[in-house]
Parts: sequence; C-alpha cells; structure tokens
Amino acid sequence: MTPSSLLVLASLAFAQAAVVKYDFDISWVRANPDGMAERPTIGINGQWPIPRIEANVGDNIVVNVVNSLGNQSTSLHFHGLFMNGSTHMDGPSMATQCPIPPGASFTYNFTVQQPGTYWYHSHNRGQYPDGLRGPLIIHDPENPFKGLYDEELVMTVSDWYHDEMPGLLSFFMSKVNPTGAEPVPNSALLNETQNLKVPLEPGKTYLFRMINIGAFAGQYIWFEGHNMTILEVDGVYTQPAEADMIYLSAAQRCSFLIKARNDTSANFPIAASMDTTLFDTIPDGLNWNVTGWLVYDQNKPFPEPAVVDGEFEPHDDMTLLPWDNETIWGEPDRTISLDVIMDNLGDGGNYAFFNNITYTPPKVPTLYTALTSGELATNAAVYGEYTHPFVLERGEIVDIIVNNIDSGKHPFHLHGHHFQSLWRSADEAGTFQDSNVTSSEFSPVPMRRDTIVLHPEGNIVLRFKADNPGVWLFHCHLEWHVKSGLMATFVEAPLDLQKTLQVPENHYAVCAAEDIPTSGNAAGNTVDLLDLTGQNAPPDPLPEGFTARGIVALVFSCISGILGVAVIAWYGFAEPVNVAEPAGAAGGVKESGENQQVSSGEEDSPVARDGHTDEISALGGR
Ligand SMILES: [Cu+2]
Repeated sequence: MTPSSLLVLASLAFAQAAVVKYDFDISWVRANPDGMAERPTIGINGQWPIPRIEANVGDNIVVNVVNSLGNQSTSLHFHGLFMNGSTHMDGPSMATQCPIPPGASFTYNFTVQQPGTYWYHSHNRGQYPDGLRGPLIIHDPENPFKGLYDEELVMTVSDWYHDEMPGLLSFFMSKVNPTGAEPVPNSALLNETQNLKVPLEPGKTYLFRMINIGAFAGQYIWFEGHNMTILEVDGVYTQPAEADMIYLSAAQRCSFLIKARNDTSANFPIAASMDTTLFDTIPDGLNWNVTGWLVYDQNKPFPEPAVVDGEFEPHDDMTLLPWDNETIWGEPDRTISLDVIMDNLGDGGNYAFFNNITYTPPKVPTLYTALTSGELATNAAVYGEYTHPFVLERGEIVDIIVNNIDSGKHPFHLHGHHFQSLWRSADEAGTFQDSNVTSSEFSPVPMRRDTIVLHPEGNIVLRFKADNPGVWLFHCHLEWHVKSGLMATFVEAPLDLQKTLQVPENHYAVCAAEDIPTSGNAAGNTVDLLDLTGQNAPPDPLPEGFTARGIVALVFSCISGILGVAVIAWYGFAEPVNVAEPAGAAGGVKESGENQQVSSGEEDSPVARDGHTDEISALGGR
C-alpha cells in the first residue's frame, strides 16, 4: 500500500467520526409541566425540557457548559457512557471534577464507542430533579435491528416535584425526618409533560427509546393494544423479548419495537404508573399515573387507560439475554460485599450506609488525589475513609454482592462499565451469604446493563471487568439516597491514570475559583498522604444505644409515664387502688414501637431495619 493510499484510508476513517458540539448555557427558567404549579426549573439555553444530545458511534462529543444559574454550582454526568480514557469527563462532582460554580465555564470532551440509549444529568448537589436531565442517544450504523423498524422515537418517564431540591433535601436529611421518609413526587410525566400525543402511521414499526430520567419513582409502562419487543437495555442489545409491560427504575433505559396497527379506528393510551411501594405515604390527591396516547386519528376520542386488575406484572429484566450471547466472565479476582443499611447519626438525620460507611465527599476530588499521590495512589487510605474507596488493579474481574438490609427497592448504578447481572434474589430472601446460592445458579449468559433494581431485603450479585482506568462511583440512583450516602468509589488502575490522563486547565480553573484543592489526599494533605486529619466526615453516631427509634420510644414512654401517673392520681382520688397502671404505661411504649414498625414505610424506618428491638424495651422500661 502506498503512503498516499494510507492517507486516503486515514482521512476516510477521520471523515466518519464527526465532532458533535453543544454549547449549553445552564440557567433558571420557569416551567409547569403538570399544570398545577409553575416553578423555577433548570433549563439549557433558555429552554426546558433540555435538548437531546445525539451522535453516532465513534463521534467526538464536545459540550461547552456555562453555568448561569447564579445561585448554584452544577456538573453534567453522561449516564452509561464508559468514558474510556476520559474518566475526568464523567461528571460527578468531587469524584472526577470540582463543581462548576456560578459564572464559570467547563468543557466536556469525549469520544463515544457505545451505541444505544443513555441520558445526561447533573451529578451535583442532588440537582437533576430540578430539571437538568435529558436524553442522550448514540446511533449505530451497524445496528443489528435497523431493518426492523421505520422510525425512532425517544420517550422519557419521570417524576416531578413542585418544590425545589435544596429545600426538599434539607428537610429529608433533617432531624424532623428521623425515619428518612423520601419526599413523594407531585406527579408523573411523559416527555416532561402530561397528555402526550404520539402520532403513529398505520402499519409502520417504531423503535421507542424509553428512559426513566426521574429522581425517585420507578415506573410501570405499558401501551394498550400494543405489545413491546425489547431490543436494548442500558446500551446493550438484547435477544428480542416480548413484553406487555416493563418496569424502569430511575436511570434505567429500554428500547423496544411497537408495531402500529393497520387501521385508524381508535387511539390507544400510553400509561406510566409510579411505583408507590417506594413511597412511605401516599399524599391525598396524588395521581401517581400519567397518560399519553398513540394517536391514529386526531378526531377520535382519547380514552383513559383501563384499570389494571391485581398486581402489575412487568417483564423480568433478569430473563433478558445479550444479543452477542457473551457468557459469564471468569471467576472473580475479588468480591466486594456491601450491605445496605439505613440508620440515624448524631445530627438526627437518617443516613444510608454501605456496611458501616455513609459516603461523604472528600476535600479533594478523588480523581485528583489519584493523579497526585504517586505510588500511594494504590493505597485506598489516601482517598479517605468516607468516599468508601476500593482500589482495583487493571483487568481484575470484580464481583459486587449487595445485600439489602433495608425494606425498600434500590436501583444500583455503576459508572464507567456494564456489569453482568449474575443473580437477583426474590424480595425478603435475606443476604446472599445466608441464602446458600452457589455460582452454579448464576445466569450462564447474563444480561449486561448499568443500573439494576435490588429488591426489598433481597440481594444481587454483579460482575464487572476492571478494564477502564478511572474513578467510578457505584451508588443507588434514587437521588435522595445519593444525598444520604449510599455510594462507594472504585479507583481503577490509578498508576495508569497518572501516566495517561491529561486534565484540561479549565477543569482545574473551576476548583481554583472555589478554593478547592486539586492535589493531596482526601483531606488535602500533600505532605503526608497517609495523614487524613481533617478529612470530611459524617456526623458522629448517636450515643450508644440511643437510636432515633430509641428517641421516639423515650418520648412515648415519657408521655405514657405522665399519663400513667395522671391516671394513678385520678384513681387515687376516686377510691382505693392497686398500682396496675404503670404497667399499662410500659405497655403503651411497646405498643408505640410496634405501631411504628407496622406503619413505617418502605425505605426508611430505623425501626424496621436496624434490628435494635431490644432498645425499645430498654428505653421504655426506664
Ligand atoms: Cu436507594
């Protein structure tokens, strides 16, 4: 081959990979998507819903961000993209970058090698539910299913709050909410609106790319009169699978075919229904459903969806098979076991823990610690205790076992990878370790994805390859639980990062603007990297034996005691008595504990989850 033909080949390859550029000015706009309450909402370039990012496999995406919010910092995470070679473009603040302060600019620049359905959202201050969330679609010239459909449609489901996140978050984490009850959304949305109308042409087949961009609520989704043929989840092509209903947790995606009917005699409801088992209470008047329509004829009626009898029965995503039939990756080099626990700390707030650690952001973004710690970057200690760091060697096969000690569902997301979903127990199966399940029961051709739902008091086993040097978070995608600390950090091949990664000056500039250090350990110590004095830490634990449940029990016991004494006095004035009533008072305490156990909701009851039943009687007996 002559040099000139090489040059032609090179320029052909270059011509195929485009640079796709977006200039995003992030600012407050006003929006009222459910028609009930106009509110400040985070938009881009003066618009909300925010624009869709779209590119082809191989393209270089450049997103120039200007933060014009004025009162809040921000960041963008591109959910599901591996960011191979560009972990510094992943977006979570204090993990791979500093928050972008008001008035500052920041450029994300990365190349995408993955086809499929993704989304992008703020990964800063629990901010995305205020509007900074939108689809990201990577088209694939080699799509194995491209002959099967005529058109593509992108559709989001989401939940919506009438109040802004900063206020909701401070309530959520405060001592007046000791059970950690998550704020319940005010409504559900389809494409960030309600009464969505989707025109279909008879006889055509459509690829729907459905994304749950919500903060909290998983959603059941179905199309009356139409079946779905699932072809992709979370950017991984699947063997075609038929479904009449799917469930998408916050952050999950699913692409499926809908074959339009051949006649225009009726319009059909698109129904999405928020998973109310996530809600501790269902506020009066809440409509947890949202309806849209597949429209065949504008002049025909738009019927309400039929009531679903009995339990929802969505397609089970554990039964999906990857299109490429990739088998289970080899035995793990390392197994990380994480228990999901909710408990109160000394400030009275309800925190979420993996084992004994609730995530607390470091003083130095974890990536910058990895880049400035020399050989010590392979020592997890430098990242601080409360980022819950695990340092991985390049190429390791890693199993993550997550045991849900909590009674709520949690969708877990791993940045930078697809994991194989090896195992998911039923509800209330207990821990994986206690359930005597062996690897022979793992799926031999496991579905890969980036977000999976862990069932109440159940367990999951995920396997991934540490083939992507970087700093990658693993966390629950309920935005409330990101705030309350249900997050760990994987630091993958940090010495490789030191050799290869070039962080652009504009990334460091946003740190300088806010005086956030960019070198040293998690405490900002650049001299003795193993001295973590001054690292950010969660509040101290409650005093021994003094749980929030104990506080509740104590209050009830005091009230009961006073009532008891009052009753005794009343009896005393009435006629001669025996002294039976104080026992009644103690009974009252026990009962209040029991009542709480029953009435406390899914996610957050310290009563239901911390197993300190004895402490009620201990305190109640005082
Ligand atoms: Cu969660």
